[in-house]
Amino acid sequence: MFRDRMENEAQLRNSRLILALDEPDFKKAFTVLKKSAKYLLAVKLHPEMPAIWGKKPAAIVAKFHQLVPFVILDAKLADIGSSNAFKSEYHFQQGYDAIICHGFPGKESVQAVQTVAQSPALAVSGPRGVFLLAAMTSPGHLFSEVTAQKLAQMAQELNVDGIVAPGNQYDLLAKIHSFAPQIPILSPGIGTQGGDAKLAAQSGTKCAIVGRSILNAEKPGLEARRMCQAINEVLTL
Ligand code: O7E
Repeated sequence: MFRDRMENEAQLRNSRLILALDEPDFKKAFTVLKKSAKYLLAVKLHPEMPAIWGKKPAAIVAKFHQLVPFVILDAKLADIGSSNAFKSEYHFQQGYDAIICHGFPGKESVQAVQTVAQSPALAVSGPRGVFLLAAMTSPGHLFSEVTAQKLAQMAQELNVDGIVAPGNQYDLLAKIHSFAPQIPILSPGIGTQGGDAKLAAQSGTKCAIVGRSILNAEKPGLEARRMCQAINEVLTL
């Protein structure tokens, strides 16, 4: 499974840090990536980033693979199964290792992405992953505790490769973890959105997704190292 591949790489690189490369200036984005790469497990991209940079998605993914093991697409797919299927097929063909999707359209919509991820044509270059979003970091989000619980249970039942859950809401995070204990949690919301890497890791986070605190740091490499060490301290206790 993709999540085993990710766990192996995390141990080899001693990093559970994912950089959210939300920087419209490609030169700056690539400089930050180069400076922080040795502390990273993966890069997370929004689908629009290659177009914003004036580049082709496949070329960007190949270029980033020279620096980090995984390039994750934050597509937040939220459609009916047949539409999720052709969208994810297109994205995986660009070389992305994993795709993030919503669970609220229902189980079949997530399964459609999993079916594509496991298709023999894509598996030639290694297993691809599917991450399910169980709640969000944004203030006033509508993921109630009950909804988050249902989404975590769906993630567990479908045996997805990971759950995305807020690293700035520790109680909700711990609840999501308790409903899907076998599924690794990836958490945004750490740093600029108020979350603390250590507290998130203590509540169940396995990987931190961090953008602005690294992108806007005076020394992005040092900030990436600090984040990487903070999460490792808890997970290797
Ligand atoms: O706050 P930052 O700068 O550290 O960036 C956080 C990134 O995580 C950013 O790309 C944003 O789009 C994403 N994100 C959240 O901030 N909150 C969420 O609830 C979910 C995500 C996200 O990454 O969703 C899919 C993983």
